[in-house]
Amino acid sequence: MSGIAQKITVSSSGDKFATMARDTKEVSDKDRLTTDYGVRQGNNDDWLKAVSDLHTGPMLMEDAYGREKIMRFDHERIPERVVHARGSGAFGTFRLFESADDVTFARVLTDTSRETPVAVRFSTVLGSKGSADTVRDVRGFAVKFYTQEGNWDIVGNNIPVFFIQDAMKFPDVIHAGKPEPDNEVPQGQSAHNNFWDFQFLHPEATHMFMWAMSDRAIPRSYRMMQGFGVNTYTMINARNERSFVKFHFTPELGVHSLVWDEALKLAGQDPDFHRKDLWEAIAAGSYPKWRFGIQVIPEADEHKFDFDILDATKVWPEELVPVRYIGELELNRNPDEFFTQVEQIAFCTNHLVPGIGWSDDPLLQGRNFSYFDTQLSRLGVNWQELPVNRPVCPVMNFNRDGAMRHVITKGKTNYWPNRHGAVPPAKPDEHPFINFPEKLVAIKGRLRSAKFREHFSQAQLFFNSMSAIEKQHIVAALGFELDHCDDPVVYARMAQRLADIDLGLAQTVAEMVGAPVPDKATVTHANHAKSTTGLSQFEFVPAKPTIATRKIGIIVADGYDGVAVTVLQAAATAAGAIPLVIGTKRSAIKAADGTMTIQPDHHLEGMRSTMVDAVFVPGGAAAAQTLRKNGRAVHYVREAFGHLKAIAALGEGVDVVQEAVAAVPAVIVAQGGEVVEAYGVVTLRKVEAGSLREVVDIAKEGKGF
Ligand code: HDD
Repeated sequence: MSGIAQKITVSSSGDKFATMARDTKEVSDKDRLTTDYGVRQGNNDDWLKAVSDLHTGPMLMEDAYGREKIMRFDHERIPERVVHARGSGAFGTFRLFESADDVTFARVLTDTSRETPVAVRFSTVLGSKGSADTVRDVRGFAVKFYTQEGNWDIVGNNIPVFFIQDAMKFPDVIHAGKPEPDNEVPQGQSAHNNFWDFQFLHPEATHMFMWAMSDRAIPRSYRMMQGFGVNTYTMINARNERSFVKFHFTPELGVHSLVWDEALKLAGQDPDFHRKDLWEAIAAGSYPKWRFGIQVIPEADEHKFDFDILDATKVWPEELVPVRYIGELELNRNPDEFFTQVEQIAFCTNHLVPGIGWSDDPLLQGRNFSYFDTQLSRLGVNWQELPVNRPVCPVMNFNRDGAMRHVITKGKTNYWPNRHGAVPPAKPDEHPFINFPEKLVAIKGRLRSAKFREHFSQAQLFFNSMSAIEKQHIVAALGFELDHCDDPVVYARMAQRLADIDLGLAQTVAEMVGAPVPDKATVTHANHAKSTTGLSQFEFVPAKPTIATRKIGIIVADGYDGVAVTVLQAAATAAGAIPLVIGTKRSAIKAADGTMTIQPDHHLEGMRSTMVDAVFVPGGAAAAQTLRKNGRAVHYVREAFGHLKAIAALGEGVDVVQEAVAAVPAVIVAQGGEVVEAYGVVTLRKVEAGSLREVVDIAKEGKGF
């Protein structure tokens, strides 16, 4: 064996999908029930017991099969994640369009011929595993790239900044946000005294809480939110030049949010709203995609900004550092099993591949410790051997044993180096990971540098960069949250803090929540009135609007216009939307012509307006008559209007819409064969072939979405 007396072989495959296949079981008719040790069993209903005609029991402890089944069940749960417990995930592909070899030698970002498999997990932060999807919260956006040089994890959020600058504060910010310790209330909410007490006591949180009060914290879908690496990373190129980088994922479908009333209702009506949305889109072949971008600052420019580029409470304004889009992330495969592929997936911020490095960002450095550590209590020391966490490239080292070790490594020696000389370290031309030889001149101390002490400038920049409606939503969100704080110290101090962002904002919110109203004399940080690009989500509306994957509720009752429904269903489906017929009942409903019937997908009580993106009310005199008198139907349209959804009505269906939104009669100006569109409501009183086409075209263009 060419001088090496011992050959070390590891029973793990180099190919991800082959590896997964080996670990994946298909349940089939050919199988027979067995114990975990493989012995066939003939009865899976009855515990072994002493039975007579008169008497059933006692049960016998000797039933090894029964005991195994119950004991396995008793131990099914593992600790939920201490944060980000609620989440869902999917698999996909990362493709690179443009090489970034000017900034990195990482092959995943330089080899445009590669497709890198990825796993992604989206999550909320505060709620426990069974909490609702649509709560107001930051969303996690964690991506694992299974590269040929090892796993690369970007453990990011849908908001580009964070509450704190130093990992030392993480337990405090999380304790303050999680349910309060005496009564474990509230679940998955930031609207309570402790959360806001913390925000006031930490001026560094000001920028982040503004993002958390914006529409970003109530996304319409995981597919419609941005992802950010948040922390500052580094990259090294082949010339050994170092740059600082931030990572961005921007969704192809645009950035869209729910409105708060909708989010509140969905939390009860459909707590799995986001989880199902992601699953259904992937199952239907509508694969969500994000453009992947980097912001790059050369090492020489590190100190050229009026903020510290290593401070996670700051963005790099895009007008100063544009985002360079170089790749695409696509999710195209749902998990086969939630527990093994989503619950057991485990990320680590220091999982970086050669050519990418961390920076001195003190939040990131603390994270680099915390993630491995948390997996020890969640999954055990061999967590990286679990199928979903295992790299696709060979793994070889002398870390051994520990609970639940799976890999069997042959050989006589388990230390390094050893007399057999096996497993040499990678040579420089074999692309080892590089710890950049950074030169430091510093004082050891529990300190922060000067620029880390400025906290309000970017909070103002964010607020100033919002559109009028986004500002209104922030005011309403703060009003809601502080109304749920019953300690006057908390809401009074927060109202004053808001004056450090914008006096008008502070005064409006203070008045709403009954706090002393700040005046000009009390302002210590006047709003600088500057704004920037890349912060308002209106900037991420796709160039070509689409209704693909959007749900359209078609409201029908006996006597509906069958032709119009058929035409709209066909047009919606052709545009990739999902038409759902919603009847007064789910039993068959008759069309106006008396021959056609339709079997609704849902009835009005079941599939509420919150669960669709648009509403269509077809004509038909009898149907309109019924619907106008049906409180649930009228509420359906009114609620959809209130939630700013696209609504279309034809013929007598216009009367139903008018009944529902009488408060804004000007919206519904129904005329002859002319299509009228206002506030996302499209009406057509007299249906003619040409004008119906126009309604369909409006729907296809996605107006109102
Ligand atoms: Fe964290 C989970 C994102 C700061 C400690 N974090 C976790 C997840 C995401 C983030 C998306 C869920 C991963 C998954 O789906 O399994 N965390 C962030 C971001 C941060 C951040 C964007 C700020 C830039 N986190 C942060 C700090 C610490 C942690 C400062 C500790 C010092 N985070 C954890 C953790 C978790 C975690 C306790 C819980 C479960 C896990 O790691 O795997 O270690």
